[in-house]
Amino acid sequence: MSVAVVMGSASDAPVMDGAVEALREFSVPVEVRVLSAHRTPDDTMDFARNAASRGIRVLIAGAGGAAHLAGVLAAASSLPVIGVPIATGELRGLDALLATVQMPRGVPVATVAVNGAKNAGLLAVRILALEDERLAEALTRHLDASAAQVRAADEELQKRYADPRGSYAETSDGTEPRLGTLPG
Ligand code: C2R
Repeated sequence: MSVAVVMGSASDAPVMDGAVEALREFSVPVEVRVLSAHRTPDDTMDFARNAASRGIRVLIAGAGGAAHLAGVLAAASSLPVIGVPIATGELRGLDALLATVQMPRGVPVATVAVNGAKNAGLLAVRILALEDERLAEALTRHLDASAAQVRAADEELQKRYADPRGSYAETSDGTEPRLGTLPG
């Protein structure tokens, strides 16, 4: 049981690393590939057609510009495909977002935000957790930890603004303000 993180170019790796990291956080085996529907169409089709029989359960595809990679994977495989539009060039991801999300009826690609690779990884974990109790428990712990950090930030801000002169920039000991952040 593994997840493939596929990207149209090695130049997408700094963004797609977010998906790999999220999957590794949950100890999900990951296969990372550069495949392009435009530049290596035969390799892309072979990969998509054989992915399920090789034990891959979810495909994550990141591409920028005229981003057809996720759609082509979804056309040639019945596995769930999560598309990550990558921000590149003059249109800063709007082109990739529309190319990835506007799939024709019958060929779905679940599209995350522009550069939203981490969410793509987390969505793949949620899909796998449906059939994997260990993963489901780890996911619950992750969500609890995330909620605890938001509550800590809420408490801290409430205290800070309880003083009518209080502001975000203020700390009692003069150090930089540190508010709770989401994990990862
Ligand atoms: P280069 O940096 O290699 O020129 O690539 C890649 O995902 C990358 O964001 C520029 C951008 O072209 C994208 N690309 C696609 C596809 N293959 C490469 N959109 C595809 O198959 O859709």
